[in-house]
Amino acid sequence: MTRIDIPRSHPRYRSLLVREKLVEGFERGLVVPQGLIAHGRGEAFDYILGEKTHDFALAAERASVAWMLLAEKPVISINGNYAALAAEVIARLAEATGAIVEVNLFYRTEERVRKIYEYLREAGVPNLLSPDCEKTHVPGLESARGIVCVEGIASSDFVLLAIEDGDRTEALVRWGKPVAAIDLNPFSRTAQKATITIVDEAIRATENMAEIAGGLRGAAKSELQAIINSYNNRIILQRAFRAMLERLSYAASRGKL
Ligand code: PTJ
Repeated sequence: MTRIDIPRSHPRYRSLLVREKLVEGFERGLVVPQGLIAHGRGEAFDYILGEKTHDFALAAERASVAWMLLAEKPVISINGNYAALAAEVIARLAEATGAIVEVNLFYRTEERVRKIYEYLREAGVPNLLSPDCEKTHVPGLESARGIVCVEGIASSDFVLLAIEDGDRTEALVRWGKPVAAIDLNPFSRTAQKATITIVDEAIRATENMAEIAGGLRGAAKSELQAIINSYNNRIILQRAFRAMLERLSYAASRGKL
């Protein structure tokens, strides 16, 4: 694979570094080729959003953290892209919320589950479920992509996932799991079906959530519940679409951003 030294002065420095992380993840066998394509789609939406966290995303991140802190068994579900991009930050979020971390793949092979597990372990991710956990199936997802741990997602009362296929989010919600989904594309089925939709880039969103968790950790249950009660995902999605529309209409009227 071709590698170049990316100069810090490059206007797309951060974006190129993130791509390098993903390509490295691909070469290590963590990320599937389809994951590289999925990343490109995410980048396009992030471009429209101005590559920053908007207030609607922060509200969704705050509600997700409040829910994770209130839940008895919150689980962070990790796929190849999320692990390759954000392992160190996932470690901080799991530490701050006490969430269980489970590797759960769309293109599942046992070999890749083990590789991602080892990668997360080396990054210091706590509360990590073993690939040898007792398994069951998400109802309605009977192929290998529906396999989950009995001690993890199957018995969880809140699931945080990122960069995920819509089918699985829908199946988890149908199963009665509240799901927070990090997805830059508000049109996607994941974004539309999730209980909480975080329209933000996965690394930024996870960093924000780890920080929010540090601040909310000592909060009273009533305060956490109030954050959740006042959250309305339909309005958050409307605000995400509106932000995109505003950026596009500004660009359309001026020919530049
Ligand atoms: O590792 P596996 O086997 O579980 O497979 C992972 C992929 C990503 C291949 C699989 O889940 C998949 O095919 O996902 P989709 O259906 O392409 O959906 C991914 C969604 O995540 C799209 O809506 C993208 O816009 C969005 N996305 C991509 N990169 C990011 C992102 N959202 C937030 N942050 C990103 N970095």
